[in-house]
Amino acid sequence: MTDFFPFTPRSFSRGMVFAILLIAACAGTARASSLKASKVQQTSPRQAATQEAAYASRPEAMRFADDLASRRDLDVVWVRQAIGQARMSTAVIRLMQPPAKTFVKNWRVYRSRFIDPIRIAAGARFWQDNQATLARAEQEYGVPAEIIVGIIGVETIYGRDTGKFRVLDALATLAFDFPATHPRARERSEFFKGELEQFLSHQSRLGSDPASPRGSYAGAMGMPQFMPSSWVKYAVDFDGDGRIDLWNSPADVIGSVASYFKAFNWQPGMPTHYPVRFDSATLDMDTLMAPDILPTFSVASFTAKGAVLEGEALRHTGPLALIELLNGDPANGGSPPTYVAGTDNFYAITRYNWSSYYAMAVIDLGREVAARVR
Ligand SMILES: [Ca+2]
Repeated sequence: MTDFFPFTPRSFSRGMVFAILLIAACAGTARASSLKASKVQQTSPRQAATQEAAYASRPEAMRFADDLASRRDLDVVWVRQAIGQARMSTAVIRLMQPPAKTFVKNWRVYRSRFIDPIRIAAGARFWQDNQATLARAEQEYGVPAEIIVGIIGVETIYGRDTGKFRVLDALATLAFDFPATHPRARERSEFFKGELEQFLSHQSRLGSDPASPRGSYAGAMGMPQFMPSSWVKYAVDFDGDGRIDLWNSPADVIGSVASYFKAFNWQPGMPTHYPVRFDSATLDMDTLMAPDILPTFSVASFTAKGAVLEGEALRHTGPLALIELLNGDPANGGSPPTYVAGTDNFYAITRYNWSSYYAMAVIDLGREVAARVR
């Protein structure tokens, strides 16, 4: 649920390109939003704007509340109050802006933000503390510990950084005030209306205060940064205490991440990717890159187009994709791209966050932690 380069819908977490921005933004918004009105001695213009922007005064938001209550058979007063107390967050809007057009992705830089000694050490501790649960998840869902540990590390450093935005504010802001400059603003705002609906329905069923949960600027929650719809569909009670707690129960988190991957077609025992090399003079790059990260080519067709595979890759039975990770602009101090042959399992990781850079960081972090633990 991490968002770095591309904008990722389903499982955002705070991403790293935004890390610095976010630290600044979190500090600002968390402080601003935690101030009780009665404690505010002097109201800054920004706070005043935030207070005025409460969605209770927005007819569109209240119409949405009425529709939602009727569709989901919820108490309309409760839903109106919930959405009515949501506040528009300018920090959320800023963080959701698409990256500048001149921005060239850089895998090496991206990787260095996730594969670092602190995250590896935290991952090794998490693995050791939860060894039996990870083994049980692998047995039950077929998803290896490495991948689960990689995901939770990249998302939140094993729960250290689960986000400081009120989920209610983030979702309402993105539902009703999605930045119009974004190329897919309408589609994205519909997506977040759906997430807001799932979130409120879920909170209502639990009898929980919708203003309490905190998460990423996109409304992703807990150690695995599940969006509300993912929580509803894929989260599981893996410690058997009768409730799902993705903030405090490592077992529920491990089981839920594994359950998510199983639902997205994870295939037990299949590698995520293989090394690939080629002679660019003879490679049919256009054809191989056309499906992007979607595995499409058999080994025979992949190699017939000039991609060279070796060893176990030649015995792979499923489709492959040529994955290209840019390392900046070679004409401007960058390096040539990194290439791998991605399998269906590589693609499955991108269903957690729609980015091949993200998937490769998860895989590499998992490997590094595994090497430390084993
Ligand atoms: Ca539980």
